[in-house]
Amino acid sequence: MAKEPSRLASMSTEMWLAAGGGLATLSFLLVAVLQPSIFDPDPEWQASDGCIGGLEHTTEAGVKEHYHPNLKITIDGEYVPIPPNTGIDQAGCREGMRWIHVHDSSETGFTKLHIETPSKMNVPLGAFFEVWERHGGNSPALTEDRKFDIDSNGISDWEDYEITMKVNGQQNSKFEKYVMEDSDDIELTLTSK
Ligand SMILES: [Ca+2]
Repeated sequence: MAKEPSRLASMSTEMWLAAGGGLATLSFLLVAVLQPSIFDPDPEWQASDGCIGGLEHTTEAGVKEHYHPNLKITIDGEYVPIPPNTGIDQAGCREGMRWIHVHDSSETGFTKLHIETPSKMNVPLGAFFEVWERHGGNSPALTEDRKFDIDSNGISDWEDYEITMKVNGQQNSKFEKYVMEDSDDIELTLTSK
């Protein structure tokens, strides 16, 4: 009795190609699900150094992007105020405004951040803290390896606090590297360990 040809041997070239394509798509989806961070935009930290209209390094190209995420921070239930005019007329940008700055600030809620850049940039949340640190005094900051130091004691807050972050009410795990978008409500909550 003649053996039946196996199913694999009888597959046409087209079928193999279709199977290969399907496999490639499946692999892509698997990577996207298991490791979504590889598709994230790279944070452009240099955004904290930009200056509009200052004496030192004015942005000649003009502002092309202008958008407004909102930020609220609490430490152990205490609201951390963001000073009005943060990033305006500061060291390194005298008589100008940082690409990330604040005009009015909220007493108890979300403070509007103004992001104004000469081109579309991936501005991370941490870049605002780099701007804020230059406000002087005990301003919140980042450590050298770009971890939150919001209580400005020189030690990463990750050592001393449980930190949670919500963006528009959804948990977010990008923290310092989160690339901000227009109208985001970003809520950082630090709780002493
Ligand atoms: Ca700290």
